[in-house]
Amino acid sequence: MTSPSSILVTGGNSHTLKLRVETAGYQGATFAADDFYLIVTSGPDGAAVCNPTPAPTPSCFAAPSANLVKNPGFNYDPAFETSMAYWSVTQGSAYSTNSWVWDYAGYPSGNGFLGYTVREDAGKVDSTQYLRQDNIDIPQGAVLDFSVYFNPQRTGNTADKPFSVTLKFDDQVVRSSTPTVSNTWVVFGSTPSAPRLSATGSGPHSLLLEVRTGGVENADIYFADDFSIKVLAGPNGQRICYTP
Ligand SMILES: [Ca+2]
Repeated sequence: MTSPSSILVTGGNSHTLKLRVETAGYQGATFAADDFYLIVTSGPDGAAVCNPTPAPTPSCFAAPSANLVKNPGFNYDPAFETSMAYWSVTQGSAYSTNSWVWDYAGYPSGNGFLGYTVREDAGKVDSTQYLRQDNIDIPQGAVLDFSVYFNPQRTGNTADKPFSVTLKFDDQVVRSSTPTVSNTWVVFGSTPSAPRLSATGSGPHSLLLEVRTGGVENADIYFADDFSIKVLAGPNGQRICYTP
């Protein structure tokens, strides 16, 4: 926000700068303000300033505050006529091609993605399913937080019945784990102790959930729901701008 035109200083050397904000009928945070500046652009009769001060560059990082994942919770999208709008899935042979959005696989209920295996020996083949969203636009250099609600449904990982889950952003691993419990929702994603991942390059970017299973046929393997990518900061921890 900058003043639309220059203001001529009159009436002495001591002045006041005020920001006046009016609001009504709204509960919650109303505005944020920072980095006030006031610069002399010229002297009387347009005389040039001896040592002009350039307008400061914004000290914050312009980024959206919303979740950057589209259709994060697998809701029905009437425009696309599917609950898998913006998502794609590919898989190894043990996974059923009916692995898809089911109305009991969501957190805490409702729609979520279900991966499950086919019957008999075909369902025991060591296989990985890839649940993916492409074309995610993120400002370059953004420091990111990732999460997904994940619910392992099969028995835990063992040497002869492998079970692992990996969340990736582009080609970077956000988190990887081998579930040991089942039928429990966990928030799976960035860990505060690990270095935060950043958006490198101009994008667009991809989010990928990889779930490997082996040895467990004709079984629900996992539920996944409510994916999230949020911008925490700009490069070197620069704070995010609050844009109106
Ligand atoms: Ca959901």
